[in-house]
Amino acid sequence: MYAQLVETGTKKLKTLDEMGPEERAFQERIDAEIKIEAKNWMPDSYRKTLIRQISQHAHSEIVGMLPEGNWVTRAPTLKRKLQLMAKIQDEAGHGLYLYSAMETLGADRDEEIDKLHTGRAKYSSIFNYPTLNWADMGAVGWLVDGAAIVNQVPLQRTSYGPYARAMIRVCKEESFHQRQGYEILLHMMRHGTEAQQEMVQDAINRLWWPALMMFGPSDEHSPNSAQSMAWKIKRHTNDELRQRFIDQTIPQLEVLGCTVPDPDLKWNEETGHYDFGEIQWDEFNRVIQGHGPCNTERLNARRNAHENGAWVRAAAVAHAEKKQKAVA
Ligand code: BYC
Repeated sequence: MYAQLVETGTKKLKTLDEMGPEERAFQERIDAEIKIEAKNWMPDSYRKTLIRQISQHAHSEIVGMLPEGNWVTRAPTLKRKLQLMAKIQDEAGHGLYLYSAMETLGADRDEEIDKLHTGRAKYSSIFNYPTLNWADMGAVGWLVDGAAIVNQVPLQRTSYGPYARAMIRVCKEESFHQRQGYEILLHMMRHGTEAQQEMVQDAINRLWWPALMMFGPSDEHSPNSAQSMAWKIKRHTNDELRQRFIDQTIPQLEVLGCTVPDPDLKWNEETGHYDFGEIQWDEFNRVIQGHGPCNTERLNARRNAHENGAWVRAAAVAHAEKKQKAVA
């Protein structure tokens, strides 16, 4: 796969012979599966790639709280409300681990958050879609967290130590989120009214394609994959993970008794995978360029939360400084 990406990737990758001594030692360390740690030498472009990916990932976690926050006050029971609040809190925690991992690379948290708030940083396309009914909370947990897990399990073995270690806890928690989402849907399908069952199908219809887009552009249009695979930041290509997600998810869909809005979805005996229809990449590109259904709403909510929380950050800093003085 790596050789194929070197051929199809947009940039030509250096061979070991073309590298200087420091870079060669770095690549050999990666090839030997030894983690890169914060204080080790690393090429500037490796550092930049990681800061880009980890900051985008952190932003996704905290923007990802917003579509769910929409349903806290309208959860159908106290139990569902508590579960949803716990999930949203977990996501805030994931953002914190990831921003901390990013800081070990020398990035400044305030600067990166400012890039998010001024529209200069990306975050996952999926969070620019609305959550219109209660079944969306189930479908987000099942499909969005489900896709996130498929993408993030291999990141537990990513070459940069602090990122890999942060992913271990994130994956455990995402697993719980995926199950609680699926349980919401299963409950609605088995015990709900006809209208509630229709809500489940409607949520799946709206979120299926956006969930597949979470894995990023197809391999031949993914400018970063070849180098990220060579550095073992990414362990699998976007298309490999997308296929893995579909193969895992369709049997679960069948247990629910629902369908996905893809007439071309079909089990392929020869490949041992599901074939699926064409993804609307125009839609994906529009969303990541800031023109999805909820991009403006999400960024406004983030900016307001940041401004309204300024006093909390100031108080926390003042408290930490006071404590430090008392110790000195
Ligand atoms: N949305 O060369 P490519 C979660 C961008 S789950 C927006 O393939 P790369 C959560 C990409 O950044 C979601 N942008 O890039 C779950 C690049 O742009 P730049 C977060 C996307 O980095 C539940 C360009 O397209 N997960 O947080 O090699 C509840 C070309 O793409 C998307 C992660 O972030 C997208 N879907 O591969 C709450 C996982 N896809 O930067 C929260 C870590 C691609 O060159 N990240 N782009 O301008 C990754 O694994 C990789 O960054 C990706 C993309 C597979 C996403």
